[in-house]
Amino acid sequence: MNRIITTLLVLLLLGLTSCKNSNEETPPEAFGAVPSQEQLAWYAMEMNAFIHFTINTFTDKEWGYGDESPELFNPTELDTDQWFSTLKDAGFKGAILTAKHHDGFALWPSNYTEHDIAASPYKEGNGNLVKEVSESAQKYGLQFGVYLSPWDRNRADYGESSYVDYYRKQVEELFTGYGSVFEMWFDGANGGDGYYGGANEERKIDRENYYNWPQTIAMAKEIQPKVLFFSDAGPDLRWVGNERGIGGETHWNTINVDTLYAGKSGIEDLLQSGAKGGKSWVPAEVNTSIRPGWFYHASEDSLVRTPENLFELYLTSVGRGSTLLLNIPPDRRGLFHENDVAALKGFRSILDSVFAVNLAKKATALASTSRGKSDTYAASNVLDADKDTYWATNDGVTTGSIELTWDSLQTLNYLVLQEYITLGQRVAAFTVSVWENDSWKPVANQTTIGYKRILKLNGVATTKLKIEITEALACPLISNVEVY
Ligand code: FUL
Repeated sequence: MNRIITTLLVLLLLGLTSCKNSNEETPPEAFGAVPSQEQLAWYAMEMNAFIHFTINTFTDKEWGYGDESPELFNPTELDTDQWFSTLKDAGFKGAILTAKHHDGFALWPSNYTEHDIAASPYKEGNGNLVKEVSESAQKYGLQFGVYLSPWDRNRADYGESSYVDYYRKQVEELFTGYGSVFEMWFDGANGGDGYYGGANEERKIDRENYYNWPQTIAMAKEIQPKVLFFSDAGPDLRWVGNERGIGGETHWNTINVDTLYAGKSGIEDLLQSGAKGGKSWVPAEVNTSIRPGWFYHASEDSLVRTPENLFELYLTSVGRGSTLLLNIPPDRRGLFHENDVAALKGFRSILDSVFAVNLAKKATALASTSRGKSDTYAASNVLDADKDTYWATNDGVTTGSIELTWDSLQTLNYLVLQEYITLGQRVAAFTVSVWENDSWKPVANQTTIGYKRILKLNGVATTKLKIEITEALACPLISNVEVY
């Protein structure tokens, strides 16, 4: 009899232990490619400014030919503090300056060319706009980034290897003289006609090999290891495939770099959506301008995006798990134009009013299933405002739902979802439903979530909202749910 009892006890103990194993209270393992610390910090910036300003501002052009006299560069009321106080008030966290655009004019006194700000009347040749911008950025608490056009229509040796050496020396100047650079932009527009030191001809380069990017990047990372490199295909950030400000509704942060390279045409859709389960983590950045052009043109003063349009832009960029890189081009005075400043102020007010009261805070969250049935991975984690806690399912469980319940009827306009991407991007399909007339009514049927997904709920009134993950590459991890 005793032996039977002992056997039963042993069996019970074994059962309990194996049950504990299958409960999987251990943290989920990373799935596939994961973001770097710098990339994670980049998402949290959400909005950065692009600042296109150079000789083109004074010639009314978008692309300078390269033969422009530096004498033309003469802003009379330039005030980078005006730029940065405007950006700070609007909520921007970083700014990328066109230190040199395709025309080759350098906005800092470069040791390697005469075609620069030192040859201009600005501050009688003693100006340095890169310095002014980096200092104002620091003063207003924004990060500083650099655009240095690889294509240079001024240089006589563009197309030869000596030009690539020159380009690298300029990168080195920018990376050593002006504090830390959070992002560097390598523009994909490359090769074509130009002045080229007086040759006035068409030049084509082998886009894949001419610049030897790996070498330039290695050199730059040696000086500043934390910088993120943007180009059509990364390595750290990729182009979103359009300049209209439209991130992919499906946005995989991952791509297969071997199927992509700078300048390859016909891959815009792939750049926008990324590759499900791709090998490298290279998020898409959404770059667009507040005006039709990248540079300031007085003729576009009436064509500045409205606050409402900027808010839509926020939804199609940040709301699709990307960051917004919004260009605001200073005018000939060297100031952000009044219309642009007003639009940014209006945009900020919309953001502040739309996202003022998070209704999810007064809801309770319940999950269909949670990892190890433990509190560590409970649905309540999505409401705790801590980005490092999340709801998770057991390994191998790739579907599941979270319900938010309120004790009174709520009017819902926006839903914000965030995946815990530190451990990889997982969700491939999900639906959102609201409780109406005693049944679930679907209000959204979507694919990816990623860092952040914002969906319009159009003022639906309900007491319950359900987010159902219907497909994931590994057990889903949801870190945050907000409702407005
Ligand atoms: C493009 C350039 O050709 C435009 O002038 C602008 O700088 C934009 C951001 O990138 O490729």
